Amino acid sequence: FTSFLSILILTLQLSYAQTASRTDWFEEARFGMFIHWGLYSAAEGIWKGENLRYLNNYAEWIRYRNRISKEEYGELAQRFDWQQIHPEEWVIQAKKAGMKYLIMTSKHHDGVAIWDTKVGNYSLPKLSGSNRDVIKELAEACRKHGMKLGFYYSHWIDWEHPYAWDHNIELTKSVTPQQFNTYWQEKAIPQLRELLTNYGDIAIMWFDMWIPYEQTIFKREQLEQAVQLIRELQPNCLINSRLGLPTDAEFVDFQTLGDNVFANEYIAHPWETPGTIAHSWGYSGYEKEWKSTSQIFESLISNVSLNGGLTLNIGPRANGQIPYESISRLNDIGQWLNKYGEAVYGAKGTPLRARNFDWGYLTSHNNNVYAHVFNWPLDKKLRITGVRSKPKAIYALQEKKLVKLSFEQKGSIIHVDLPHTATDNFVSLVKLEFDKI
Ligand code: JFZ
Repeated sequence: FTSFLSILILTLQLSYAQTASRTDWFEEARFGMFIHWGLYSAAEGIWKGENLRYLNNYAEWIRYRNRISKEEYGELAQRFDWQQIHPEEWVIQAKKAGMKYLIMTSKHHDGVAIWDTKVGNYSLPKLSGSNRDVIKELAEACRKHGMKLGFYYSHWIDWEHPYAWDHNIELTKSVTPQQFNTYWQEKAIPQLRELLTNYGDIAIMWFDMWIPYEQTIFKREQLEQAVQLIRELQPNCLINSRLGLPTDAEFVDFQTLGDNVFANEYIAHPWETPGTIAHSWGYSGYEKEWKSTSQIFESLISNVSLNGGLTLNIGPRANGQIPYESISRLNDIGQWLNKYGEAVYGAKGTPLRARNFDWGYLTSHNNNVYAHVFNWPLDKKLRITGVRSKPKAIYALQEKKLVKLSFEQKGSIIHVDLPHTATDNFVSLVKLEFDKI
């Protein structure tokens, strides 16, 4: 019996260790790039002079919003400028921004496969008549530059397939569970198989169903079939919670929060927020909601302070170009991370679990705690509450130099004497060294 027990414990430990190690890199990474690029990119958010503003107004939803026929929508493929499209540039931009992984839309809700699929004819190569497989080129560029690659795949909504789910299904058609299963077995599963077979190592499969599967047409077995396929073909590939299974299900490797939803409490398991720099995910020529660089810093750092990460989206144009507004923000963040990455990569929330100081956020890495100061205190005193241990030393990080600061600790409140001016234009860092936090 004892040996049975020890084998059981060993097995449990092994399986735990396995899941733990599969997500290690993801929890180190903290910052990745999302790319939304498809036929909708060519519409640029407008259709026959109409820029409809009801619903979510996402540019990538234009086919649905403007009730465009499959055929007419397919003609957008003619507007792609193949001479100018170089997926490697996206990878280089992600690196420059300090991002550690990249998630590409392989098939969005419009049902168009971006790669050269053998499942059906509704793919970018077939519709455009070009022999380019952007997914293949992107996979090669990611390998070349040491960038982890993930695929977004819209498994639930597919506006092209007669038997898949349509967001507006009650009004437009009715699909039986049997019909839905035909879509699942004849389109989704074979396409997933292609993506997991033909493009080398895939680090993440990012699904997009934001309500629990019980409220949808999906049967649990169908989702588990996708999980099995992934585990069989790519054992290290991570699966996000928008597959539709609960976050604590053994199949789900990390939780995806709502779009642009940032946590407000510490979350112990791996998680990320998908975020936009603008409003739309796909390219829109009518974008009016560019966020400031500071807002994006805050999205990233507040998430890391609560143990999570940020997958930040770009929506390149149909000629591959990334909007300048995105590039300039990505480069600012990349320059900062190049100097201060130790406070983000591999960093966690602090055991203090405090956040929302009036000056900014805390992260921790090994035995160091980092104060990310967004608002430089006017009295030049940084107050950190809730610290029971005694810091060995406290420094301001300036470029890559450490400038020693004096401080006083009264009970669990530390008062740090700051330099007279902020040490960085965006986020100034103060590093607290401990023997043990
Ligand atoms: C979905 C897509 O519809 C959208 O086009 C984009 O791809 C984005 C990443 O995901 O949009 C969502 C998903 C979830 C919520 C809202 C919009 N949500 O949880 O509120």
